[in-house]
Amino acid sequence: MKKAFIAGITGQDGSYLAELLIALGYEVHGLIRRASTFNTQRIDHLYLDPHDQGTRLFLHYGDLTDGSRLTTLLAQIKPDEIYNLAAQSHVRVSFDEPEYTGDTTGLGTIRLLEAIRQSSPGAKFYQASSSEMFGAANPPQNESTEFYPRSPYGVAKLYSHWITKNYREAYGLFATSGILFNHESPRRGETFVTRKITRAVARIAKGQQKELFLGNLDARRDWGYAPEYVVAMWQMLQADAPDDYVIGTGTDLSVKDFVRLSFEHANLDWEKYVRFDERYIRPTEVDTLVADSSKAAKDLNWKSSVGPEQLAAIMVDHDIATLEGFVPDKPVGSVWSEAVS
Ligand code: NAP
Ligand code: G4F
Repeated sequence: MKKAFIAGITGQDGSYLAELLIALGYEVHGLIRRASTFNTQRIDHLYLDPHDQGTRLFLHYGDLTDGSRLTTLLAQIKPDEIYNLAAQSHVRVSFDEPEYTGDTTGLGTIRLLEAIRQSSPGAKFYQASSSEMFGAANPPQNESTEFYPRSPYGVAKLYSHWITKNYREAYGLFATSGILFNHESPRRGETFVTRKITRAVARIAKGQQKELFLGNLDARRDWGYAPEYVVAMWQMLQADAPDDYVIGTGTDLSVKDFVRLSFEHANLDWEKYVRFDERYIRPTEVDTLVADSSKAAKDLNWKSSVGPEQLAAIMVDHDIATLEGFVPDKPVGSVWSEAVS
């Protein structure tokens, strides 16, 4: 049985990746941060008591700011695959907390790579790089596009991206970077724009909210469906050699387009509800991100199947259902179902 270690298992991607790897027969070990309240909602449905003979999910306290803990854990677990999905992942927040973002999203990666070098040099490593690293570079962006990050988050991710490449070349580690474009789902954090919109649509439809305050509606993003993106992460570690891959749908939409699709799905006219609030404007904005994923299509046979209209519908339907009583989300999409079947 293969063993995987996931830093960031409690996040959107970590939860889907854990689900995928368990379905593929892995034993999964996740790094979780100690908090005064439970922060495992996204993986609770996967968790069994560790005394249960059948359990294949194990959680360990730790933090990317604590390198010695990472070294100890990897020496104990001896994973075959290590996924670094942990980060302060919010771009707007990175302007408020630039130093902390650099410490976790940037230096956190070197702590994990050093732990691997010392404790698990044979393990395969996946780094969650981001299209934010392209920032102001002209779209479409691919593996050869020059980076031009526009936020402390983007700069920290670029450090992690280059240090991953450096450890691949300097020490021969199987260290791969997935440069993923925006991907969303019913498990998306509530302050990212798509989820903020779909939750508001659900609440407005149910008469629980009157207005939705947003910032820049003109920014364009390549929004895909998160369960399909974790399949790409796993595929990258099954390749013969470590490399960098761009992952996205190749289609871009403005924030306004996503607003319209989401409101229309609930038969609402968005212009009656959406208001502007300058607090959501960023000191420097990324105008347009569009992926050219032809390398991943060729080398990994990866291609997204869920388009923006279906994505908005999945998220709005889930957020409406949640207001009507708890409904666990089941990943859909052909990329996901092919991988788990
Ligand atoms: P997310 O939902 O914000 O999850 C982030 C995860 O990192 C959470 O499990 C969080 O734990 C953990 N974390 C944060 N700081 C940590 C620390 N100091 N030590 C240990 N764990 C820490 O992010 P996501 O959307 O799943 O994205 C996964 C990764 O891909 C992130 O690195 C993100 O930057 C990157 N990425 C995301 C996208 C996207 O569109 N989603 C695109 C490109 C790249 P808590 O639950 O305790 O907060
Ligand atoms: O949803 P967002 O906050 O995502 P952003 O900044 O593109 O970052 C996400 O994708 C990256 C990949 O490209 C990841 F690396 C990163 O971790 C994260 O997952 O904002 C999207 C766009 C921005 O242009 C923002 O200015 O929406 C615009 N926006 C307009 N009003 C808003 C709002 N964003 C947020 N969060 N909240 C608003 O009210």
